[in-house]
Amino acid sequence: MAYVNEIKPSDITPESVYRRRRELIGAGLASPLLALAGCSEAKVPVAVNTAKDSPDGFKTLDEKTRFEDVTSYNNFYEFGTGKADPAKNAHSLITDPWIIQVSGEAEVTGAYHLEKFLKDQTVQDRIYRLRCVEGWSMVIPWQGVPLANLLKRFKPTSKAKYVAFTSKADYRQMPGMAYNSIPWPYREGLRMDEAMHPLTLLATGLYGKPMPNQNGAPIRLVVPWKYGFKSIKSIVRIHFSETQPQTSWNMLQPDEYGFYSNVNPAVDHPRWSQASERRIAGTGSKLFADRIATLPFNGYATQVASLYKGMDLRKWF
Ligand SMILES: Nc1nc2c(c(=O)[nH]1)N[C@H]1C(S)=C(S)[C@@H](COP(=O)(O)O)O[C@H]1N2
Ligand SMILES: [Mo]
Repeated sequence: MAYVNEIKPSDITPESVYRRRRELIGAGLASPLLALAGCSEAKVPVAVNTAKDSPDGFKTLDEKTRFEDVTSYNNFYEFGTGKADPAKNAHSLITDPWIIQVSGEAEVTGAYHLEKFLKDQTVQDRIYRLRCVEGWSMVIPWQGVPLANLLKRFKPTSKAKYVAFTSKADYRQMPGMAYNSIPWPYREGLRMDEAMHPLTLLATGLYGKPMPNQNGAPIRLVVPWKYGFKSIKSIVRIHFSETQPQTSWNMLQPDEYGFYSNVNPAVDHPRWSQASERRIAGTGSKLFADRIATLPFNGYATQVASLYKGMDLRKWF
């Protein structure tokens, strides 16, 4: 792994970030709650975020994360909770044939082979930043289909206010499921207008190659203005609903993970700050670039902030 001799993955686990921040605060301050409040942030050197995108947000000019890092440093808990586990274990995922169930508040529903599901869709190129709530981010060239183009074909009814997504869950193919780290199947959801936003992509590949298993083959969501966990992998079900769907991380820790999960440097996760991040973007020998400030909506505010007009983003985190 490229990172073995450099910064170890464990260096940026939530716990160690938390511990380091507590060390910065110093022994003089007794209350761990102060660490939770993010008081130590000013002492961490943070560079300005120079993110630069095309006006539609479809392509960032930021330095791309190397293919080898995109495919070896992953979160895909169905294959284990370690960053190297998905690359090591996801070969056992069978991606062909692949069936997607479409159900709920729509005129057209049913089970579709992936080829039929994607029929007549034009695959587009996007280059998006994706920021994990753990404090690291990547810049990935994706290929995929705007989710809106696909959803329209199923003619959602006026009752369809949300779209729920479900990942494949098969204990025989996914050895990490045995650990029950989160409630399976992995599930996520979007409000209808978020799902229909032109930035929201159903990705089928990256770097011009079919989606690697560890990145969510054969089809996964990419929602660049939300924390990485919203970008659900290996999707087998799409369900239109009138009510807000349950999501795995919210079910596990409702005070830590809200439904919206928009990248927001002003609202800290209870255990660690969201004010800054480190890019996995180095072309040199380091895996993690220097710490930079995190931008509201991950830098996509121009495109998406209007979706949340009038909403208190502290309440609807
Ligand atoms: N099914 C499923 N989807 C998932 C996850 C997961 O564990 N299972 N992890 C999420 C998290 S926390 C992140 S940060 C991104 C990571 O995507 P990547 O490995 O392609 O960079 O996938 C998301 N989608
Ligand atoms: Mo994540």
